Amino acid sequence: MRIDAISIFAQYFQALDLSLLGKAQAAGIIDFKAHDLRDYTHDKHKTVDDTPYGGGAGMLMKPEPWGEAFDAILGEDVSNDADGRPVIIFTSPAGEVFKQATAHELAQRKHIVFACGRYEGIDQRVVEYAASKGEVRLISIGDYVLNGGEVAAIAMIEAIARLVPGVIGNAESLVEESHSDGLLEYPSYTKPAIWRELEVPAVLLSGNHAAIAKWRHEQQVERTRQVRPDLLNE
Ligand code: 6GU
Repeated sequence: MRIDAISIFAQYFQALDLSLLGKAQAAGIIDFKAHDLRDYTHDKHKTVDDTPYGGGAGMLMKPEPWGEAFDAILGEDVSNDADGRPVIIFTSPAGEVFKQATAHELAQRKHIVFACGRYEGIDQRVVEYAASKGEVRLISIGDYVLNGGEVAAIAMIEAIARLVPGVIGNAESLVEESHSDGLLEYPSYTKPAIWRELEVPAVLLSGNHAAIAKWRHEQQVERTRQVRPDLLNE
C-alpha cells in the first residue's frame, strides 16, 4: 500500500517511523512519504496562504501549490479502475467521522493521499481538482477542532495501516479488539492473581472457557452501555 501526505509540517509524520509502522515501511508493506507543500511554491517566501474572497477572518490555503503537489504525486493520467483509483482524503473537522469501518474500507486501497489543511481551510477548487485525480473524501477524526490535519492524518494512517496484512504479527489480536464487533473491549488481567489486595475475577481462574466467554461478553455489553450507549444503537 502506498500512502502520501501533503502538509506544510511534513516533520509531524516522522512519528510514523517509530514502532510497528516503521517496521512495515522497512519491510516494504507500507510505502509512506510525507511531502512539504512549500516545495510546490515558486516565490521567495514559499507562500501557501492568502486572504479569502468575500472577506472574513483568517487566511485560506491558495490553490496553486496544491495543484502542483497533486500533479507531482498522482501524475497526469487518471485510472478509472474503481479499485486502482487513488483515494484523496482532505482532513477536515467538517468531514464524515472516521470509524473503524472507515479504516477497514481504506485498508483495501492501493494508494491513499492525505491532504492536510491548515489556516481556515483550502480554496474549494482544490477539492474539485482532486476529484479529477481520484476519489475524494473529507474526513474528520471527531467532534473537536485541531489546528491542522496532521495529527488527524497520523491517527488515520495508524488505524488503516495496522489492518494491512503483515503489519501486525498477531492477526488474532485484530479480531478481538474494541470496535471490531461494535462493542468496547472487556477488562483484562495478568499475574499475579492478587496484587495489593486486588483480586482477579474468579471466573478467569476457573478454567471454564464457556463461562469466561460469557463473562467477557457481559463485561463488553455493560461497559458499552455505560460509556458509549450510542454504539449499541448503530
Ligand atoms: Cl481531520 N482536522 C482538523 N483540523 N480538526 C479536526 C479534524 C481534522 N478532525 C477533528 N478535528
